[in-house]
Amino acid sequence: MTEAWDGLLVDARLATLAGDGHGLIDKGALGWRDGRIVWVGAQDAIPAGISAAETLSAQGTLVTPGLIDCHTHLVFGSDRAREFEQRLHGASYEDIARAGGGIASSVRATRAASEDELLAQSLPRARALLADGVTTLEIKSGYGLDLDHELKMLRVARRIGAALGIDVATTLLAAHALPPEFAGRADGWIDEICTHILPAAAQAGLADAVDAFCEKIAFTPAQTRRMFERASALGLRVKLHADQLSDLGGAALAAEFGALSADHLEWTNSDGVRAMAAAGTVAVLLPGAFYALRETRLPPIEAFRAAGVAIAVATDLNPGTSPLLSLRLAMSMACTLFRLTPLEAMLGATVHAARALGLDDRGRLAVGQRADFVLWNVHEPAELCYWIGGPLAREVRVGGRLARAAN
Ligand code: DI6
Ligand code: FE
Repeated sequence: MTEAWDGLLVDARLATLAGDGHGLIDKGALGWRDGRIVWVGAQDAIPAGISAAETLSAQGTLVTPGLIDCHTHLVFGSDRAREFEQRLHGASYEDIARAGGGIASSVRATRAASEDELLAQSLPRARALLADGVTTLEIKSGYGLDLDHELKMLRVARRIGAALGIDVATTLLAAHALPPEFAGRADGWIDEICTHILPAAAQAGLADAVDAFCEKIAFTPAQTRRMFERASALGLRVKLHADQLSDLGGAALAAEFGALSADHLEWTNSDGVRAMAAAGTVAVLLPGAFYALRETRLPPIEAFRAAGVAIAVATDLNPGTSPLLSLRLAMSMACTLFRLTPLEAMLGATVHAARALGLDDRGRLAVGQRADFVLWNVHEPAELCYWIGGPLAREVRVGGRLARAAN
């Protein structure tokens, strides 16, 4: 009897990430049908009687699961290159934010752009990530800061997924900064989010999760808690920008709500680490922001390892603190700046990043997982972190199909 697959990949050095380590299979093969992996193993063990509509050879090079960027703010209007220059002249990120620049300037540009303009400005950034191996992407709102513009951002995020044929997970980040209409009334803005924006986003199916910026220059733990209570009541999972610039106990707060992830974490204390371990909250490290802000305080990596907290790595792609268009470069920075091993960085951009989005159908090359994979122009997995920049991805497959990077 013949079994019909949609596709068969042969002559691959597969980094399956199944089991311990990279799960390498040399001269490996992988079969898929209906967008899912149906077989993985050594090429000489392919079952008899298989027919495949398409056969693809990796010519001996490395094949990994598609990368997953689990923290981006890639939908925004304009850019903030001027602020970059100001920071080079000595202004701090906080100085610029207090003077009405920073996130507020991106809010003005994002509001001013029509939905189509916002899509046109944002798509090239998503394409850059895709070209470097990203097959699943999270995108946050947070530059609209009123009902209409927050929903506009989330619609653009969904349209990016549709345009590129990739999965986009959307996160409502209305508690990113105070909109000008609510100057001096942070609690009023949290009320507005709880009463109108959260329910509307949930009802429209536009938010897969809810996030907040819990920081001295943004929202307090008490305000964050109030919003998380509302999100939880609506059945939405939460994530948190926690302990980036100071220790407000953000990691423990996120864990208390069973957060999918707590992100940044440079100032996280040992209570926070323990709480994250107990709650299964993923630690998302964002070395691009650390680099761009010239931070010096490292996240407590050794404590995360010791406590068994899963570590993910993401770009934090945003116009202010991390205009970083490559997840592979974030992996490289995670190794060099945070001393992750290349294997930890790889797991951080696949298996653990999937967990940070609440997804368990991707991140590994294993039967039943989505057939999202990348053919690289390298042989060793560590090379994905070792080479700094450069186009290494030869072919990106999403659900077995060639990704539509060009349109
Ligand atoms: N933390 C960050 O690093 C970004 N947002 C956040 O909450 C910065 C966003 C920006 O500066 O536009
Ligand atoms: Fe962020």
